[in-house]
Amino acid sequence: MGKDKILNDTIAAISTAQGNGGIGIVRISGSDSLKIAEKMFKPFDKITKISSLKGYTAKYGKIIDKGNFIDEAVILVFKAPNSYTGENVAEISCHGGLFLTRRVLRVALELGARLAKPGEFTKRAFLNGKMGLVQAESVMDLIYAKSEKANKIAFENKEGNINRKISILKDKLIDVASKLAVWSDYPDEEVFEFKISDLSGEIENTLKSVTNMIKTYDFGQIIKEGIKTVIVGKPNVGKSTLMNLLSGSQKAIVTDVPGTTRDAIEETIMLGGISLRLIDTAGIRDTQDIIEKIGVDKSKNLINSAELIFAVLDGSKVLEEEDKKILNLTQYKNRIIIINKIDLPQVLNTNSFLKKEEKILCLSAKNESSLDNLKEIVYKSINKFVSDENDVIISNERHLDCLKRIRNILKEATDELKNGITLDAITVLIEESINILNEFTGESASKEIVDRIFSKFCVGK
Ligand SMILES: Nc1nc2c(ncn2[C@@H]2O[C@H](COP(=O)(O)OP(=O)(O)OP(=O)(O)O)[C@@H](O)[C@H]2O)c(=O)[nH]1
Ligand SMILES: [Mg+2]
Repeated sequence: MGKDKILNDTIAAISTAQGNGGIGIVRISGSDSLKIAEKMFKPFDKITKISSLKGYTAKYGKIIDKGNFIDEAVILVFKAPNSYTGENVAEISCHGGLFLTRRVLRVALELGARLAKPGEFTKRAFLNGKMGLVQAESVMDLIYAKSEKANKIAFENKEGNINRKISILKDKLIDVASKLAVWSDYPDEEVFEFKISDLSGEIENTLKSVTNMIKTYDFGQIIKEGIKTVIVGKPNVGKSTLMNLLSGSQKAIVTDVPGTTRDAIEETIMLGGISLRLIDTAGIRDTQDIIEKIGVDKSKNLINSAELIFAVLDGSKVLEEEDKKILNLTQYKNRIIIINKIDLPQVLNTNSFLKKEEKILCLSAKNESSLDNLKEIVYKSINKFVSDENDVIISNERHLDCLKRIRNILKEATDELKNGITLDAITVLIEESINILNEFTGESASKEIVDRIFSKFCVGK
């Protein structure tokens, strides 16, 4: 898709969150943006013409709607190409009321701007060559980042982390393609310093890099969405008490009646820079109560999809069938065994039922002083999610899809090389994977792909 395409119409949108806030920003971008701003914004110094201001200049003044003064505001002017979109941009910072920002936007629209579509400012930044497609997507991840780690990955990708990696892959494949081209142009001459085995070695190395990137996706998703952590156990062991302790709230109802929690309750907490989606569940037991039964089934399903499990046992009770069932259900999962209620006389014996290397923590969920130990053991078991060993982390489905397609093609190429297929056929496969890399970075992404990416953005970005 041509990056040098200049879009001429002028767009406007509220770029701050919709709601009441101290400041609201209406952004206008395009060739008429400064003319429109000049009509609606009058600097208090009465001499400045907005359209003749230099870039990066701010002016204090008032906003006018059909002759009526509606707010005091500050305007910030950016001149093409030195703006986010690469076009002339005016950002009007007014007071942040919902009604007011909408009214300021309406004035801009009445003066000739068009309401921006979702992601249209960033799309223009991409089309005007201000940023690559992957960077634009990372802007979105940055906005939606829920934790320090997610923020870090999004920022590094925005700074070009993925692009650098992709361009290394592309260079390698171009190198392979050019050797193949020489080979097919001068089939009889001794101009090659490489053998077929070198060629397949190079393709295999690239395939390995692609596969490694694909492997980071699950990790990337976990970081993006938070670690799904499910608290399970039979009724009354103290799951909800534990949930409340960790989240520092009283969201889950706690009573001494077994079967108190009927439905899963979710709360997000932060631990060591990443987010944990904590889910308290209905205590698992055989029950005739229809509502409770639905909750119990839900708990079992949640175990399957959990990335981390707290299996809670009651230290003041002997191990019962229900406990054993839960330990069985969770045995192959990443789990921490929590023996709760250690403030009471202890009768539980799990020796014969747990593996030696099992992570076990004895605590009293009623007692706040348990929190530090709990956090420490949780942090240790999520440590693998936090590790920095991968230089690039994929967390976007489109990127995953491109990489998988390339992996399949390169696999085919290595297999076919072994089977003695013609080098022309290999050339086609290598070129195909280079094309997908170009689609990945946006150098040759179709209009449909670009439109689809930006339609997922929020309005105003
Ligand atoms: N002594 C003592 N009691 C506790 C402790 N933790 C929880 N309890 C009590 O155990 C009872 C059950 O606690 P909940 O947190 O509701 O247990 P639950 O596992 O969520 O139970 P269900 O929702 O019924 O499955 C309540 O009376 C709690 O106050 C603890 O560490 N020590
Ligand atoms: Mg409960």
